[in-house]
Amino acid sequence: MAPSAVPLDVFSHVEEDSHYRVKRIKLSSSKISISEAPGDDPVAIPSHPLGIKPSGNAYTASEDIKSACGLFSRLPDELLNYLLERLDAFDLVTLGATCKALYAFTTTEELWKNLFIALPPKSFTWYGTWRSTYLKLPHTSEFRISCRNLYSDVLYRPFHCAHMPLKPYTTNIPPKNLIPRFSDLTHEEFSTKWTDTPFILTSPVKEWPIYENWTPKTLLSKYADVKFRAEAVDWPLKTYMDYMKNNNDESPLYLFDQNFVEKTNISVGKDTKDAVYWPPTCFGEDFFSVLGDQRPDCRWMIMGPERSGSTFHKDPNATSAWNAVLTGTKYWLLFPSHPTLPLPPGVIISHDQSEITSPLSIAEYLLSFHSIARLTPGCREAICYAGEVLHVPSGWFHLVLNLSESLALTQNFVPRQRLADVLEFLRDQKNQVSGFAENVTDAFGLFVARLKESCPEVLEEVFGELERRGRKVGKQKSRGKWEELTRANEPRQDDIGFSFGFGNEDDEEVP
Ligand SMILES: O=C(O)CCC(=O)C(=O)O
Ligand SMILES: [Fe+2]
Repeated sequence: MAPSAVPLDVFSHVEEDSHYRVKRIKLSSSKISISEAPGDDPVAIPSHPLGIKPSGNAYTASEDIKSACGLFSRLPDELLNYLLERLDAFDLVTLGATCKALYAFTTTEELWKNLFIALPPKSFTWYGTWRSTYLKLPHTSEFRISCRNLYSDVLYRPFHCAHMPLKPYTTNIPPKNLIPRFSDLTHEEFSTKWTDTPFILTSPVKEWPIYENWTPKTLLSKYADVKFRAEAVDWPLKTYMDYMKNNNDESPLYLFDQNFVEKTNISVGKDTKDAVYWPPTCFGEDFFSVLGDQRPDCRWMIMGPERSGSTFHKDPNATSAWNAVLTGTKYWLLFPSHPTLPLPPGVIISHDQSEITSPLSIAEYLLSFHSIARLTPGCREAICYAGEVLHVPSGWFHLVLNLSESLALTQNFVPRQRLADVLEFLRDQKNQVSGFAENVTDAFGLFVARLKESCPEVLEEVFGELERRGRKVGKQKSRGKWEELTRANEPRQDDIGFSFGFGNEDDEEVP
C-alpha cells in the first residue's frame, strides 16, 4: 500500500547544481517520441494567476516587489515560507494585507492546506482552493491582487508542478523498460517464472461483476454521504468528489480506504457467494490468510484525480500486491531492490532502512530525475488501463501517477515463493512491521505459529531457505558491511543457532 502517510519531514535539499524539494516518509508504509524535451512546452503551462515568475527572471527585471516588504525582504524565500508555516489563519490574513509580495507569500495553497488538515472544520463546502474553503470564501467572493513583479521559485515551482504536461514523461517508454502484458497466466507460470517480476494481465479484471459497474459516478450515486479516508482526512464521498473535480494541488489528496468492503457492503473472494471481485487466480494461495482476522491490512479502494498518485515506496511487510484499474489510467515506474542494484535515482534510504527521502511530489520527481531513472538498470515502466491489473513483486520500489481521474482496487498478498522474504522481514525489521492490530506485539511469532498449524511442511521448507540465506550471508561477509547495515544491534543468525523445531516447543529457538 502506498505511503499516503503524512511526511515525516519536508525540506529543501540543495545539491551542487540542482535544487529540488524533498520529503521523508516511512519506507514501507501501511499504507504514481520525446522529440520535445520534458517540460519544454511553454504554451502548455498557464501563467501564474498572480503573475508570479521564476526567480531567474529577476536578473532582467526593473522592479521586484519583494523589496517593499520591509525587513521580510531580507529573508530568503525558503526561510520566509518556513516562518509563515508557523502562523495561524488570522495572522496570515493580516500580514497578507500589508503588501503585495506578502499577500502572495501568505496565500499559497500549502499553508492553507496545512491549517485545514491540522484543524478540520466540522462541516464545510469545497470551494476549489484550500484557502477559500478554510476562510469560507466562495471563489466568486475571493479577490486577487496582481503580483506581476514578484520572482520566486518557492512560489512558482508548486504552480509549475501542478500544471506541467505529464505526457512527455509517460510516453515513448524504452522497449527494455516495458513491463510485459499477458491476457492471463496460470498459477504454474506465475509461481515458476514471475513472482519477482512486474507484469500486467488484461483479462481477469474484465470478468469481475464490479468492472464497469463501479465508477466514481456510480459510487457517488450510492455512497455520497459515506465517509472514506483520503490521506489524513475522512470525508463524505460527495465532498471528496467535489475536491477531485476541482483542485489545483501539486499532490492532490488521494482517497485510500481500507474499509471499503464493509462500507459498501460488497462480497469479495473467489469462493464467496455473490462476490463482486476476487484475486486473479494466477496468484494462487495467499499465505497471510492463515492469520484469519489477525492478518494485517490488505485491501484498499484508491481514487484520485489526474496527477494524484503514490511517491516511491515499497509495500508493507515485504508483501507482493496486485493493483486493478477499474476506471482511468495509471503510469507505473518500478525498480527492484537488491544490494547489487542501484536505488531508484533521487531516492535516499536511511541507515536503518526505515525511512525514504525522495522528491516532494511526483511532478518534482519527473522534473528532476525521470530522464536518469529511465536509463538506470532495473527500471520498469508501463501504463495500466481500465480493466487491467499490475503485479508489484515483493520488495520492489514503485511510483504511480494517475494520468486521468482513476478508481482502482489493490490487495497485498504473500505467494509461496516470497514467503521467506516476508518471514525474514517480520523477523529482522521489527520496527518497520505495519498494519497489524495493536495487540499483535510479535508478528513474526504469530505468523510462524499459524503456519505451523496450517502447513507445517511449508514452514519447514521456508526455514530451510532462510537458514541457507543466513549461511550465505555469514560466509560472504563474515560480519561484513551488509550485516552491519541491517542487523546493527542483533546477534548473527549463526551465533544464535537459528533453528525451528516441530512438535517439541523446547526445540523452538526463534530470534
Ligand atoms: O494506485 C496507486 O496509487 C498505487 C498504490 C500502491 O502502490 C499501493 O497501494 O501500495
Ligand atoms: Fe504500493
